[in-house]
Amino acid sequence: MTLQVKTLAEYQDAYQKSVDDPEGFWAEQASTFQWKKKWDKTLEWNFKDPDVKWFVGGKLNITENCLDRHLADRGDQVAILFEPNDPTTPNTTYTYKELHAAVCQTANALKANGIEKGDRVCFYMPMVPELAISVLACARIGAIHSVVFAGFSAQALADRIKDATCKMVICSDYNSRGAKNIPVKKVVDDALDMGCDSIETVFVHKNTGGEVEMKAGRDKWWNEEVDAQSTDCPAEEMDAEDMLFILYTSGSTGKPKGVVHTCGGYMVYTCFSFRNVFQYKEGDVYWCTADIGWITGHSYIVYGPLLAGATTVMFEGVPTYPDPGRFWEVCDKLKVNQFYTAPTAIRALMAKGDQWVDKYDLSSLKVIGSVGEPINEEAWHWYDEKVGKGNSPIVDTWWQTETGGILITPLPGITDTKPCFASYPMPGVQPILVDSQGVLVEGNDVEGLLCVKFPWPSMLRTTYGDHERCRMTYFSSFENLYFTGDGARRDVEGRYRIIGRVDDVINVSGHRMGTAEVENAIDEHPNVVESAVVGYPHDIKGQGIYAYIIINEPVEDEDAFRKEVLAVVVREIGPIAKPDKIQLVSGLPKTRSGKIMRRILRKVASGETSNLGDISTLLNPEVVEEVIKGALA
Ligand code: 7RM
Repeated sequence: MTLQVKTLAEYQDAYQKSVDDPEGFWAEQASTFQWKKKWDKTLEWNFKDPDVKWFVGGKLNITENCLDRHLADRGDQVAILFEPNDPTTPNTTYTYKELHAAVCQTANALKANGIEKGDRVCFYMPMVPELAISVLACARIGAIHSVVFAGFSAQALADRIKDATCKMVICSDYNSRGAKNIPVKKVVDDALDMGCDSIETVFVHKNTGGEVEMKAGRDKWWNEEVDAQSTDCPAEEMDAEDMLFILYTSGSTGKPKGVVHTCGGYMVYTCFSFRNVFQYKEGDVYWCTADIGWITGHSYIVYGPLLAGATTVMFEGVPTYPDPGRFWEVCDKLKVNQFYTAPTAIRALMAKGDQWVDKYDLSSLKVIGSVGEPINEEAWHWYDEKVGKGNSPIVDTWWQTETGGILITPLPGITDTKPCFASYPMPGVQPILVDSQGVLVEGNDVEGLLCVKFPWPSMLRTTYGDHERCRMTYFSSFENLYFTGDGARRDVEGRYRIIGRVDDVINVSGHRMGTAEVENAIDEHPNVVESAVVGYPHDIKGQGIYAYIIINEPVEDEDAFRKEVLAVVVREIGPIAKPDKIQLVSGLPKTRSGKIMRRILRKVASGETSNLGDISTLLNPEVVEEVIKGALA
């Protein structure tokens, strides 16, 4: 197993070693895994192209490390503990032995249906064990998984299938989430009608058993295909730098990018970070409430925990069903030791009142985590007192889809915690702050743009099919640095506090969204001439979506028009991108070069109507007053 630091001295020691001799440090971590062939060189890199390779020449299969490696020691230990949407349905479990067998069987079913090493397989599934099993089955045979969050629309799904030219989609019949029954297969059918020519096969997992249409020759029942196979499937030999998966994420421009992670480095870093951040001990029950459609689910429901031989809970439902006590009921029932969730969920449950959390015995909790967005002070204290009872350290973990794993975080019981601070870098992570000119901001009690100056094993390697976009987005702002897109503060003791995005990316309930992406969707409405979208502070969601819209023909019923706009956004992206507020305007404040002055729009959306800064250079200063009036109305 990778190193697990236990004391402050051990953390400091590991950190120092990882900076003085990164290759030595990571080679030592990597050597604790099962390799089919050892690597020749630990690291080759430059951030100019960029070109980063870890464990060069090494051969492995990540599923051997998640599964086979554990069979002798903990074959009968629970690997996946499934908590269904309906609390009255009993839990189901997969031991490491059972999970190994299920993954092999599914891998054989993929092979029998023409999936080969290097092929892309798209997922559109609810949070059921068969999702984790099928993802691992891809990794078993060297197929590349691309999981799409099942809340995205058919259009968004089609865009992702086409971008990665996927050969297969794996979906469910229906998805039970709270009181809803979502027709997942129907969404896939709609997506495939949008010209996804690369798709040859659709595997449909029978989840609710509800009725679906099956297209002959294309659609097959997952259950039948898998059951027909043997449980023996040799693991494909993968190069350390072969692709493991693609995961789409939003940026400040254009369509979402497919972030690419590779086998070796991702394996080493997710296991290492999981063990240290959660201080997982043999026999603990660990629960991360994320969806596998996001990076948090990839790294800290599936890969990290399984690599570490942990028991990982998979939850199908939502925090408020059947009531706002669900999370705590499950923690109590399953005796959860480490609990990892998002600030938006904490705020939503906090707003429902303490009685829901006070009802349950949470004494099993040892570590509680937060991820996805800044956690405000009030929510931090509530989480600390009500959930952690003042004796479960909060790990406020900062990281990104692109970083593959947690980069900045307190280590529970080892480094101190401070509200709103993600605190200290993990061993092997070298964050720095720069100003807008790229000049290093040194010392403490300072603010700047958060960059990383040295590679870590699980960093993104490219964006699928467009390496130049990867270079432009992350490596061109500042020479020799990875730029995160976040602004941060460093306090007097060297702790980092993440302030938030400095680009046109907003974070709504922990979901990353490009303002341009939402604008493009709104602009699809035939009566929209132009739109501008900004984020504004929202009590529960962290940020809400505020859309300013210029229309072509005057509308009689503004409310009906707003509803139409929402429907267009749901169609183009999904319900998570629905604007919270829509303001009709006759113009948008623009610079003389025609750029929208988002700074002004952001301020107005936040309720600020004075101190808008210099507006004299605007092309159309007169619209500012109208925008303010409309916002107040
Ligand atoms: C894991 C994940 C990444 C963006 C990132 C930040 C924000 C994430 C924190 C945070 C403050 C945190 N991946 N972010 N964690 N901000 N404190 N602990 O969320 O790719 O979907 O989003 O999320 O802005 O750049 S992500």
